[in-house]
Amino acid sequence: MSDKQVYDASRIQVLEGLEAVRKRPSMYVGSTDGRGLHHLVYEVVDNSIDEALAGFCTRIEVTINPEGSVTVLDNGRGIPIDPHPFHKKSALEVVMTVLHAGGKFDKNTYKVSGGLHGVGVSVVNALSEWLEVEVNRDDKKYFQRYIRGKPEADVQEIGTSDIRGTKTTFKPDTKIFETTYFDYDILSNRLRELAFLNRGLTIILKDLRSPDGQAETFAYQGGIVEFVEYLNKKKQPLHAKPIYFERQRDDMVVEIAMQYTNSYTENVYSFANNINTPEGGTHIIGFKTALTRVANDYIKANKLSKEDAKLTGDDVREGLTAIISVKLMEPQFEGQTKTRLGNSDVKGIVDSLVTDGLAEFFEENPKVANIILEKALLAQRAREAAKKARELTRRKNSLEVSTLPGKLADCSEKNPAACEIYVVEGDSAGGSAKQGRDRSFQAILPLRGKILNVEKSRLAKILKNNEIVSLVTAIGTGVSEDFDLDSARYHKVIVMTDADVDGAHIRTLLLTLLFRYMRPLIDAGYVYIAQPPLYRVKKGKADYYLYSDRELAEKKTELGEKGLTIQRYKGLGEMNPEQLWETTMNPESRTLLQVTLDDAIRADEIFRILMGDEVEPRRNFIETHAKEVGELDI
Ligand code: 0RA
Repeated sequence: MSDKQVYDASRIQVLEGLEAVRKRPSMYVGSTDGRGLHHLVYEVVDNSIDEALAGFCTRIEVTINPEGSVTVLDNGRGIPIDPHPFHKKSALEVVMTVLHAGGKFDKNTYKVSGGLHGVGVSVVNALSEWLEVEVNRDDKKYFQRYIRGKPEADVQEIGTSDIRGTKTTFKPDTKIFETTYFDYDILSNRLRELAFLNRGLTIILKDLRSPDGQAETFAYQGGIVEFVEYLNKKKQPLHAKPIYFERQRDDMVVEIAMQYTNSYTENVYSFANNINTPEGGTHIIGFKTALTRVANDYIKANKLSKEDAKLTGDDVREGLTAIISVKLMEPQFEGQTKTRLGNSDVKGIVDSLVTDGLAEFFEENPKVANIILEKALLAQRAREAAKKARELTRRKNSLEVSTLPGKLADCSEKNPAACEIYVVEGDSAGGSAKQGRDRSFQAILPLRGKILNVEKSRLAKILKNNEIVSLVTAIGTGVSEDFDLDSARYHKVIVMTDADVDGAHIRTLLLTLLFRYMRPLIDAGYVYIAQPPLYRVKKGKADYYLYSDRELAEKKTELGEKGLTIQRYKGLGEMNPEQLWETTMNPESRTLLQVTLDDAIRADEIFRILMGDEVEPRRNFIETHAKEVGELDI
C-alpha cells in the first residue's frame, strides 16, 4: 500500500468508528440522559488525571461556559502533535478521532480505565456538536476544531506559547443527549472526590453561566485522610486523626485511611484507579478480612472479652469511615455494573498492609485501641439482641399473613409485582387514602406521628419502634442481613406525606430507614415518593390541580388572573378521597418520583444534610435524587 492508501484507509476506519459511537452512544457513555452527559466531562478530565498520575500535571481547571460548553484545561505536557507513524497525521488528531487511541502512548502510568471510563476522548468528540482543542507544547500553540468528531482542518500551529498543557472545549450534541444541561453539584462532587483521591492535585470548577460566577477549588495535601475527615465532619470521631497506611508493591499503590466515630453506621468506600467500586472486590475483601482478624487477635491477646464469641466484620465496622484506594496498571472490573475489582493479587497486598499497619497502630495507641474495640464488643451484644427482635418482623412464608400489622389495609391482589403500598402520614390522610384507593392492588399503611430517627439508634432499639415494625412487617422483606428482596409483598413502596416541613421530615425519616436497612429495595427501584398537588385552581366550572409554584405561575398566565380561586393544600387531609385518588393515587393521572441513590457517598452526605433543621436542602434532595417516572409508571 502506498502512503496515500494507508492514509485513506485509516480515514475511513476513523469515520466508521465515530459513526458507530453516534449510532449507539449508550454503548460508549452508558446512557444519553444526564448521567451520560456528565460522563463526557469525566472522560476529558480523566485524561488530565492520567497526566497527573504520570507526574506531569498539577492543576486541572473545569469551566462551564455560558453557552453550555465545557472547557477542561490542564498544565500537563500537552498531547503530542507530531505525525503518527501509522495514521500519517498528527498524534493529536489521532487521539481525538480514533477510538481508544488515547492510552496508546504511555504504558507506564496508572491509566484510569474500566467501567465506563477510559473510552477515550474521541468518544466525547464524536458526541459533541463541536470540539476545540488547544495544545501548548515546545513553546508553540497548536489548534484543531471538529464538528461532530470530524476535523474541520489539519492541526494548525497558531502562535507561540510560554506555557504547557492541553485545553479542550466541547459542546455536547443536542441531537444525541436528552439533556445538555450540566449540573454544578454533580460535577463539583466528582471533582472534589478526584482531588481527595489524588493528593496534591488542584482541581478548579467554575460556572460562568451564573451571574455570581460560582467557583470552587479542590486541593488536598492530605489526600484520602482529608476525605475521611470530610465524611466525618458532622460526626464525633473516637480518635483525633484518621489512621493512614500506604504501600507500594511492584506496579501497585494501596492507600487506606480510616477513622471510627460514635455513630452506628458503616461508611467504607473503595476505589480502583479513582473509580468508585460499590460492588467491592479484592481490595475490599482484603481490608475487611484483615480488620476483623486484627481486632479479634487484639481482644484475645489483651483479654478484653470474657466471652468466646468472635466479633463479626459488621461488629468491627460499626461507626467506621474508611477509604480504600488502589491504583494499578491493569485493573479488571467485573460485576453487573463493572464496579467490582477482580485482580486477585490485590487481596493479599491489602490484607498484609492492614494487618501490619493496624496491629502497629493498636500497639502504639492502646487507649484508642480499647475505645474502638469496646465499641465493637458493644455492637456484638447489640447484634445478638437485634437478631431476636428481627426474627419477629420477618415474614416466614407467604401464608403467614396473620402477623401483618392491624393498621394495614392490604390489597386483594397477591402478585407482588402488581401490588403497591402507600405509606401515609397520619390517620386522617390514611382514612382518605383507604377510601380513595383501588383496593385490588393498592394497600394503605397509615403511620402515626414521627418514626424513630434510625440515624441515631442501633437496630435493636429501632426494632422496638411500633411504626417501624408495622412498616417492615407489611413490606415483608425483613431488614439488614436478613433482608430478602424476593419476599417483598409490593414492588412499589410509595411514601405519601404532606407537602410541608413535617411531611418532609417524616419522608426523610422513612427514606433513611429504607436506605440504611432495606437498601436493596431502593436499588431495585421499588421506592417512590407520591406527589400530591400543591394548589387547586378554579375558574368557572374548570378545575386544575397544580404540583409546583412554576405550574401555578404558568396556569395563572394561561387563564388570566381574573376570577380565579386558588386553594393551597397544606396537607393530604384537606383532600377528599376522590380528589386524593384522582391527583395522587390513580396510575393514569398521578406522578410518582422514583427514588434512586446511585452514589452512596453523596447519599450518605445528603442524609446528614436532611437530618438537619433546614428546609431548603430537603427540597433540593427531592429534585436531585428522585427521578420522574411519569409515563414509565403502569
Ligand atoms: C501521551 C504522551 C504525552 C502527553 C499526553 C499523552 C497527554 C495527554 C493528555 C490528555 C489531556 N491532557 C493531556 N496531557 C498529556 C507526552 C509525551 C511527551 O511529551 O514525551
